[in-house]
Amino acid sequence: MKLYVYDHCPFCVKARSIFGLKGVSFELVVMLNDDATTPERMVGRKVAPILEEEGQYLAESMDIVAKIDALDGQCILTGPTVRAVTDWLKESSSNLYALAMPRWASSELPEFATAEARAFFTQKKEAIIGPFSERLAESKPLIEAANANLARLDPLIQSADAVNRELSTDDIHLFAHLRALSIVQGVIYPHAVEAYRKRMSMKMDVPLHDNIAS
Ligand SMILES: N[C@@H](CCC(=O)N[C@@H](CS)C(=O)NCC(=O)O)C(=O)O
Repeated sequence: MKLYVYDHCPFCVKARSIFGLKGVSFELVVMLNDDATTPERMVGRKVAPILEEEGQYLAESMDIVAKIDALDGQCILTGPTVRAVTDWLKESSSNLYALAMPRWASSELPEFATAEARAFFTQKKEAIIGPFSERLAESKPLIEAANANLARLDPLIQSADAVNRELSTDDIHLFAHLRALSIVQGVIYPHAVEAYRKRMSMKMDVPLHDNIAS
C-alpha cells in the first residue's frame, strides 16, 4: 500500500497514524504541494491523503483509518468518543491554522522542496487566512490562546495511551491537532498533554515537528 501525503497536513497525519497503531507496513509518498498531476491521475482532484492499493484509491482520511483498522478483523479504535474532547477540538481549531500555516510555509518540509511548491502553498493559504506576515505578528496572543486551550485539555486526558483510556477516533483527531501545533515554538504543554503527544507520536510512528518548530 502507498499513502500519498503532505507532511504538514493534519488529515494526512490522521491517515498515517492508524498504520503505526496497527503495525501495518506501507510506503509513505510525500507529494510536492503544487503537484496536481499525481492526485488528479489517481482520484481526479488535487487532494491529500490518498491511499493506493492494487490500483484502487481512497481519498478520505477517516475512511482510510477505518479501512486499515478493520484490515485484520480486530479493530482497535473501539472506545467511545467523549463530547468534551470533540468540543475541545472544535473550540481550539480556530487559531491552529493561523499559527501553523505561516510556520509550515517557511519550514524545510518535503512538500516544499521546490520554490514553486512553497509559493503555491503560500498563495493558496494566504487567500484563506490573510498575509502570513500579519498572522506571525499576532503570534503572542495566538500562542497565549493556544496555551489556555491546552490547560483546558490537560484534565480531559485520562491516559497517555488513549485520551479516553480506550483508543477511539478521538485519538486520531486529537493527535492530528497536537502534531499540527508542534510546528509552533513557545507553546507550553501541560504534563498530561506532553506525555500524551509524545506517546502517541511514538505509537503512531508520526514524528512531531518540535525539532523544526519556529
Ligand atoms: N475530508 C478530507 C480533507 C482532506 C484535505 O482537505 N486535504 C487538504 C490538505 S491538508 C488538501 O488536499 N487540500 C488541497 C490542496 O492542498 O491543494 C479528508 O479528511 O481526507
